[in-house]
Amino acid sequence: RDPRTAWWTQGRFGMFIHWGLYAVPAQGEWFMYASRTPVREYENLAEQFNPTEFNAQAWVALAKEAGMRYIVITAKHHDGFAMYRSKADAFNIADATPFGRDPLKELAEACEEAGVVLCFYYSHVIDWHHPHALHKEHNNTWDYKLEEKRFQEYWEGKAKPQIKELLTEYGRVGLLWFDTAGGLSEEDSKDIVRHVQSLQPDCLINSRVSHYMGMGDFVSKGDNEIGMSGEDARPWETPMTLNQSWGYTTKDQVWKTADTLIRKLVNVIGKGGNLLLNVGPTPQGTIPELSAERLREVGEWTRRNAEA
Ligand code: JFZ
Repeated sequence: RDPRTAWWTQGRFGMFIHWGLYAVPAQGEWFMYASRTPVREYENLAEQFNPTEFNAQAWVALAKEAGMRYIVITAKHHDGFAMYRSKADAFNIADATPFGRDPLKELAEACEEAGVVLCFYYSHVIDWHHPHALHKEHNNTWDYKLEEKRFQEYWEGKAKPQIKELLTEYGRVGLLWFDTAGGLSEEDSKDIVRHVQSLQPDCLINSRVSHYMGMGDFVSKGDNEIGMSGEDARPWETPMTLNQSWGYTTKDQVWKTADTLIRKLVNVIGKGGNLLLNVGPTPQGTIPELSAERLREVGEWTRRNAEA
């Protein structure tokens, strides 16, 4: 087994954070697509995004209290909005909002201090903001025409430069969590893996980087899907929600109980997998209390049962 994955398999439990401009309308991270909101209108949401209650240390402290050893945060989700200061694209939290700060920089510092491994989610194929991003199914067809797409302009002009920024300006990045690769060619899939490895050779890549078989250092199962030990040569994880959504939403209030979460954690870890448990922070920059209290209970259970 690849020694590069040791920290991750031994870490077992991580915090997934879906946080972006979509927190403002508060209907989940697919809001722009579901509502077919035009790019210009969606950009206006940035003026209202001012998460002044964001406190990187508090988030990292909560992760630690829950027993999590790493954090995977959405650096850019499908809406194309970068949650850090990006020179490659001005549609980002530092340049387009009154907030003006770089939360990923602050998280990188807080993680370093606390000994938590910081990792980034990056939507490398779906991007509803960029005119040339092209996915197999889920494109912004209300602003852009499919036949006018020149994918390489997006790939070389935004995706790869932003991945480079993430891997050169935030210290060690434990892993890059790619997603929804539908339509990405085998050549471009290999290109992105080489790109990451040339910048940070030890940075892990998940299997959702490509639909071509066997790519990536570990397997991300389907959402909330629990794998079985030994079914793949590679280590695997279950990405899981606390309610039924990833991004912040006021609509979904179907929450897993702390008791259920503890059983899921034990079940996944017992089968040899990792659990990546999600929170969806608010537009004010806080982790919803219903989420935080569940995570604290999970941590409490683990500590109570650590000495046997
Ligand atoms: C994707 C995203 O579209 C979604 O917004 C979220 O970020 C989630 C973690 O990942 O959605 C998926 C991708 C793959 C599966 C399910 C949802 N799958 O393989 O079951």
